[in-house]
Amino acid sequence: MNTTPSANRIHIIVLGACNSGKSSVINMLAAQNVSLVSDHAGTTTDPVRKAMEIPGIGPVVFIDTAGFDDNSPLGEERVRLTEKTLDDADIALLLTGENSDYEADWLERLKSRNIPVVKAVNKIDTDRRVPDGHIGVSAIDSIGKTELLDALSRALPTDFGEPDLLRGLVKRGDIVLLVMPQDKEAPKGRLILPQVQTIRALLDKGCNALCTTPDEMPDALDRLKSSPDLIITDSQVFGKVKDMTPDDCRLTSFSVLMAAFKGDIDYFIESAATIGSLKAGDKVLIAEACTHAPLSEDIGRVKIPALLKKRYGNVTLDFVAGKDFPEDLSAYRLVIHCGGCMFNRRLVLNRVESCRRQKIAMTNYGITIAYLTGILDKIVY
Ligand SMILES: Nc1nc2c(ncn2[C@@H]2O[C@H](COP(=O)(O)OP(=O)(O)OP(=O)(O)O)[C@@H](O)[C@H]2O)c(=O)[nH]1
Ligand SMILES: [Mg+2]
Repeated sequence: MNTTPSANRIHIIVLGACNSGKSSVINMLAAQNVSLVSDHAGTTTDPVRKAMEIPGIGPVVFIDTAGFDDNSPLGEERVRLTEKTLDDADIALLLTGENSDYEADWLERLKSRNIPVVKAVNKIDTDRRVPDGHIGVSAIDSIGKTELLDALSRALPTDFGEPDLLRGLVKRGDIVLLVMPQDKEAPKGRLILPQVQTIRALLDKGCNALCTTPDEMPDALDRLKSSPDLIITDSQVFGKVKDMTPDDCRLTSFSVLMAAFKGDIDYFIESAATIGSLKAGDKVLIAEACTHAPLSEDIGRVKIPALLKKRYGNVTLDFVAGKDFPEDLSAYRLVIHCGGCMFNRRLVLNRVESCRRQKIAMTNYGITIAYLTGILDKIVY
């Protein structure tokens, strides 16, 4: 994997009326033609995502959208798609001054979602007025590029993205044992993203990361002079690994780390109590980021449902995958989310927020398995 995964990039959504130059401005910032430009209003239809590296900001994804005044027959649907795209936007770039009727409405939507906005006026080569608080640019003459990038960089939420994956769990020189079963769930010839990210984070912190499988774990422990400082396991083998973990060693899982990295660990842990009070007839929603065809040992489709059914009998399970997530959650007592490694933090936090607002418990795979195997109180996070 040579590039930053999309899920860890800053997502910048570009909004404005048809023909305001959204696609042109993205091309200017990218210094290449990544988005189709024309004088025909309604050139961009579905949101278009383009990953790139921006000096001073880092890896980003620009999301080019349809004009918010698109009133072609499909316009309403396009605007709905744009609105859905706000779910994973970290910042918005709003091009103003062209059909401004819609601006107040969109500013209100952005505000209600706490998405910071940079306002810009494009086409200043044609003598446009640049109101206070706006950046003047010309995509055609490449004017205002530096100012615009500075403004985007300043608008970045200070808590953006990467809360530290290992938040205080390790210090320089620690020995950390990573237990990673390579079963048929594991992709051929590579490691999955949470494992790669954890190894990288450990190395960055000057820790020694030792990788093993559950079968080799006892041997690895025998050969170490003392217990490792921390064991991080795949949550599917939590129970087994807990039994082999020395008493003086702390234990956590990749998905618990990801839960804190990509979600709201406190809400997830608090919500785990709801699992214990599930009764026959309750509905549980299982939400998975990946849309891959489920395998027989799939954790969200098979393992967790089997554990829940065994304990609570007649609970009803609904499944959603990818960007699908119901707005109305009132039918559910509990939402169980995957680790979210393919989503950005903003999207998962929006889902947590939606659950909180509707007073629905939400937790994730790793915490559910830890709870159901009775070790939630024995892990560190
Ligand atoms: N004079 C001038 N024209 C521009 C500038 N930027 C874009 N244009 C022109 O404005 C028209 C629309 O540009 P686009 O980038 O396609 O605008 P858009 O907002 O993406 O449009 P839709 O996708 O249709 O909503 C094109 O003819 C561009 O050449 C600019 O800075 N100055
Ligand atoms: Mg366009």
